[in-house]
Amino acid sequence: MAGKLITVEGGEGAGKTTQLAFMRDYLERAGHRVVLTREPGGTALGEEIRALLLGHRHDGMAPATETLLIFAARAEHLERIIRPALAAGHWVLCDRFTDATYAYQGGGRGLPPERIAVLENWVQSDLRPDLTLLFDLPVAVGLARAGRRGAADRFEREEWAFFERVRAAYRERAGRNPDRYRIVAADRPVAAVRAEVETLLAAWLERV
Ligand code: T5A
Repeated sequence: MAGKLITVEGGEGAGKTTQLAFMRDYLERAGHRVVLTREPGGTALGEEIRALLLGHRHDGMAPATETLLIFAARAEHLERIIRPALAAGHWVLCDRFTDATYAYQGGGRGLPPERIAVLENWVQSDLRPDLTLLFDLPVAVGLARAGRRGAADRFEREEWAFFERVRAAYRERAGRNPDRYRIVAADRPVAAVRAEVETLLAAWLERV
């Protein structure tokens, strides 16, 4: 039986990584084999591309270059990790996926979504996430959390308006895809967010 692809999205410092660990435990307790992974990255080559994208050696990278690198990492990730895991019946929990490209490169950088869609269709064929949790919170709260964690990466150094556009793009996509998306109010203590995530997962598991 094919597995499921669950993706987790949100702006900087939304708490995705924190909650993904709880989600993995929850799904394993429900009897599923879970593969936890992330984008950009998830493979040896993908992690090298991630370092290029997040580091500061190429600060002026063109939006098209950035997008193509992200999809190069994604192609590798799909080929080596995601598709084999799904084929084996495992559930894949992915920290960011193509919705992040629509939000950051589309909303944030202003790349036309039709161009992203071309790459999405090419690299993924008909593969889309089965469920996407969007951790939504005010930009100020997320950036303050991310800032407490250490030095800013190349994205975290963007101007404020960039992150507002990213948030708006995510919310707009979630509004257009209510079957796939669940929006989680992430501006609350870890335990409250976790409780909501578990409630959402429980309800979703009853349907699949
Ligand atoms: N990117 C990615 C694109 O531009 N396009 C794409 O297609 C893709 C896939 C890297 C960057 O790549 C860009 C977007 C990103 O800028 P990333 O590593 O996922 O992606 O980067 P971040 O989202 O910046 O990762 P963060 O670690 O900042 O955010 P998380 O994972 O959402 O948050 P988390 O759990 O690490 O928490 C951050 C801090 O907040 C605390 C944690 O302890 C931690 O210190 N925290 C909370 N504090 C208070 N209340 C809560 N509820 C908290 N939850 C966590």
